[in-house]
Amino acid sequence: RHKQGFTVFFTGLSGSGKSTIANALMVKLMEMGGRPVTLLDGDVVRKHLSSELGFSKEHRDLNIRRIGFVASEITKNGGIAICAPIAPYAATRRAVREMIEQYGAFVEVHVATSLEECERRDRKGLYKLAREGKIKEFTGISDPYEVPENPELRVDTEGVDVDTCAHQVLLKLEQMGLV
Ligand code: GGZ
Repeated sequence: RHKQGFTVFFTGLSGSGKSTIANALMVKLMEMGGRPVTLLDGDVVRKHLSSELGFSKEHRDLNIRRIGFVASEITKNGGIAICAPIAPYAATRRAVREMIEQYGAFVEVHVATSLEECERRDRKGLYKLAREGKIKEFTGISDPYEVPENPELRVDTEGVDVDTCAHQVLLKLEQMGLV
């Protein structure tokens, strides 16, 4: 019997490592073969699906619901969707979970890199701009991030490499009987 489709939904601060872990996971899942794997990364979605949206609560929620809809279609058809937006609001994450669990499994992964560490890394220089007030409504600085209370998995990137984090996700998927 074919295994059910599922969605791996990464959530975490800007610069927490969501995209990097999501990419590493995608490679591992593709190597295993079987089902198609679709990555819905924050940047790519914002460019192709949500280009008119900003970062107000309303726009973030709309962005996340669009991602959730696409992921639910993929899940319905037996595929694997990997999403990697910030998704700062718990209620919106819950709505997406409910949308997807009609069709398959929803695996929420909190990339729990601390604000201090994300800001210390500041890979794109955005935290500096946010501190200077040059970017408004910046998650963690001038906008909220509601920490997930009951994610399927929490990964910590501080002192743990990307490949190990991706492996931890894969182990969770195995435990859940999804791969
Ligand atoms: C947060 C922002 C903002 C503000 C631009 N707040 O590190 P990045 O650059 O590549 O990831 C961030 C990305 C967040 O988009 P998402 O679609 O993931 O957000 S949400 O889930 O809340 O809809 C960051 C950049 O966009 N960025 N302005 N004000 N991140």
